[in-house]
Amino acid sequence: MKITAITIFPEYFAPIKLSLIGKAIESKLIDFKTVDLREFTHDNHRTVDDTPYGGGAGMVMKPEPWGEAIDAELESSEDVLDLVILTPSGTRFNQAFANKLVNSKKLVFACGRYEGIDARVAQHYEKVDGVRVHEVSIGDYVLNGGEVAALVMIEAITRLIPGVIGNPESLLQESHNEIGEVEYPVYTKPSNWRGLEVPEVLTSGNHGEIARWRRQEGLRRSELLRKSE
Ligand code: 6GU
Repeated sequence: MKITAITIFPEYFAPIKLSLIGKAIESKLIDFKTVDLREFTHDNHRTVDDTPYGGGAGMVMKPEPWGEAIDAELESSEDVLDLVILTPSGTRFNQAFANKLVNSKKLVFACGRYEGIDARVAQHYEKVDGVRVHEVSIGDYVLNGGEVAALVMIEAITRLIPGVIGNPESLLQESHNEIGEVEYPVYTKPSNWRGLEVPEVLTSGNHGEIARWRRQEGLRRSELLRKSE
């Protein structure tokens, strides 16, 4: 999978080389790069923003640098491109969406800052062959920019690529899996910690009982979660 993050802060993506994603990049399962949006400006100040038409607070990201940066990604690739435009007003990112995007050959994250990217950028690429546009938010709160949201999405998506995670079974059992249930609580040694005992069933050796208990606890947690939403 090829992944590009277009941003005015490429340094935000430094942590990507850590841990499992870093290993996946080393082993060429993932090809990750950042693109500095300012490389696609043509004035001395390398301007990427301007005041909003219609007035109001804040600045809006100019469409031209985005157009040039995204076109360069299109031209350098024969694959269909999934263009993810990060915005708090986008569709909420979730596990189902991660499961869908893991099938992408090429993902381009457009990390907006300020009050967002000129709306014509999304509008334009909706009409371009070989591009699928997704306007995405990671939750109901406002961040300073799309970079952290892109990191969240990249982690959620790339860990689903076969070979990225050591034990693929852990993908099936974990929270928000296909059946939409949340995981059961987990315990390890010592069996008594600060007066708190591990549930007896887990030390019983009865695998049928253990599986039943875990399903039940998982369901209980999902119900509690739904109630708190
Ligand atoms: Cl994708 N961007 C920004 N700026 N804020 C957000 C977000 C994205 N998702 C949730 N909040």
